[in-house]
Parts: sequence; structure tokens; C-alpha cells
Amino acid sequence: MALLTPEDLANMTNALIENDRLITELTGLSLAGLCRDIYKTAPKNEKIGIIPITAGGGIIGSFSESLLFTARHFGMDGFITKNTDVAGYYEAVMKGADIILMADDLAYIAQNLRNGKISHNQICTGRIYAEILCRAKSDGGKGAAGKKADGANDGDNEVLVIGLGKVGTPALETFIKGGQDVYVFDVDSNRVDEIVSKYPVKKYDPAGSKTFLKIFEATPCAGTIPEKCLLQGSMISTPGIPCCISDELIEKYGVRVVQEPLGIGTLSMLYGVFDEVKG
Ligand code: NAD
Ligand code: 2YH
Repeated sequence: MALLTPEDLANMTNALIENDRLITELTGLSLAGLCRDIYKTAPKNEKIGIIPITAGGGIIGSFSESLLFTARHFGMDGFITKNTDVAGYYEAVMKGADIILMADDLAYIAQNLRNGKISHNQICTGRIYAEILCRAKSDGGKGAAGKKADGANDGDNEVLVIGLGKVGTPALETFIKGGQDVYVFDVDSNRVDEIVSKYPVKKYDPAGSKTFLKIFEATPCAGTIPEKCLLQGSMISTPGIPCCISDELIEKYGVRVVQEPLGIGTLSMLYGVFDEVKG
């Protein structure tokens, strides 16, 4: 399991703001609006208690601070406990936290102490990054020649999913539910076989010539997007760290890339534990 580093989080605040702008451009909804639409929940002045955890690799510089930035940026009240671990949990409860955020090396969770809901970072991250692509309408790609009657381009309903792990799997489930035609690839061919036997998806053949307007990536490796699968105006939604595509390819194909190290997944987790709302 790859751990975040302070370097990964160095530009997180700007990245969150810039990605929210891009998500709005692609989907017509802001990140918070999208989360509300997906989970049918909304915040109601919950106080977010963030607990630094020393287990395993220990405290990651800027991790708790990045969570607090995210909570406050989206209008929530929050605090980081002075104590860590169990003492921090006790402190958070005693200070009136409604929702707890905490992470060790294996899991990053949110728990709503009022309604009992719990959410997991990998699941919520896969889901929100996939929903962004499900709802994205390209204005590039095949251009006017590829337009269908509903205004979508050919290829708007096809997606390539690269990386079939703990983030990629909930993402592909989201794509299937969203009616997308899903192609999958993983460097681990056993994992590909397992996924293809369990879900209505097709194998992506790296030796073939298929191209995609929509690509989702969740691996811990750089350079995982084959150039041959790109189109002018392809859209990539990738929580993977480091980034899966070079700046050169982004520029050459005018690719729009949704990628940010922590805040998008965190907001998805928070909406996953808020109370439900009507409409
Ligand atoms: P995982 O280990 O469960 O899954 C990764 C998958 O990628 C594996 O199936 C592996 O075989 C595959 N893979 C590795 N190298 C590959 C390559 N070169 N080409 C194709 N497939 C390859 O990991 P995960 O928990 O799913 O996390 C995936 C990535 O997402 C990690 O980089 C993690 O740090 C990141 N992540 C980011 C956020 C965020 O908010 N941005 C949140 C959670 C996880
Ligand atoms: O980065 C991680 C793990 N990869 C789990 C997250 C799942 N995507 N954990 C963060 C650890 C934070 C640390 N314990 C702290 O600062 O509290």
C-alpha cells in the first residue's frame, strides 16, 4: 500500500480548487453538488474531528492539515486533536465532534458518530472519480463528426479502466451502474481475468488500436496511459499517485485530467456519512 508523502500534498489546496473548476466544466456540477447528487445527503453544521494516527508509518506532515483545509473549504467546522490515536479519539468525542476522520497505513475512514454511518477512502475515491467521468460530456474528441442526436460524442459511453485494485474496483462498479461500456486493464493479468469473470466488462488489448475519450486510472505508477489509446480531447479521471500521464502527452492531445491527492476523495467520504436529504 502506497503511503501519501508531504510532497504529494504540497500543492493540495490549489489542486483542489483547480480540480473543482474542471469538474464543474466537465459535469455541470461543482464537486459538492456532484457529491450531494450521488449520495443524496448534505452537511448540516457537523463538526469534523481529525485525529492524527501514529500507527505504522506514523504521522504524515500536512495530512491532518489537508483534511482540515478540505472541511473548511467546503464550509464545515473542524479541528485537529492535540492528542493522537486513542487519546485523540477521546478528545474528539469530548470536544463534540460529530464526524471523525482518521487514517492509518491500511485504511482512511470517516465515521458519523450521530447516525453511525462509516465510509472508506478507497471506495469513496473510486466512486467520485468514476462519477465525474460518467457524467462528463466531451466537446473535443471526434468533434462534430462524432456527435450523436443527444449531443454526446461517439465514445462518451465507453471508458477504459486502468488499475483494478481497491480504488479501481468500486470505480468500475460505478461505471457499470452508470451504463458505461467498460474496458479494463491491469498489469496483473490474473486480476484482469478475475474481474472479467465477475463483471460485464471487456479486456483492453494494449496491442490493439482502440482509443478512448474517457480513461480512469488508479495505479501507483507513472506513465500507465498508452499514447495509442488517446484521442484529441480525451478526459482522464485519476486518483493514482503519481500522475499517470506526462505533461507532453497532456499538451499533445489537449487532455483534461482530474487528479488531486486527497481532498476530492475526502469530500466524497464526508457526503457518504452525512444525513440523507430529500430532492
Ligand atoms: P491497489 O494496490 O489496491 O491497486 C493498484 C492496482 O494497480 C493493482 O491491481 C496493480 O496490479 C495495478 N497496477 C500497478 N501498476 C500498474 C501498471 N503499471 N499498469 C496497470 N496496472 C497497474 O491500490 P489502490 O488502493 O487501488 O490505490 C491506487 C492508487 O490510488 C495509489 O496510487 C493510491 O495512492 C491512490 N489513491 C489516491 C487517492 C486520492 O485521493 N487521490 C485515494 C486513494 C488512493
Ligand atoms: O495514506 C494513507 C494510506 N494509503 C491509507 C489511505 C487509503 N487511501 N494513510 C494516511 C496515514 C495518515 C497518518 N497516519 C496521519 O498523519 O495520521
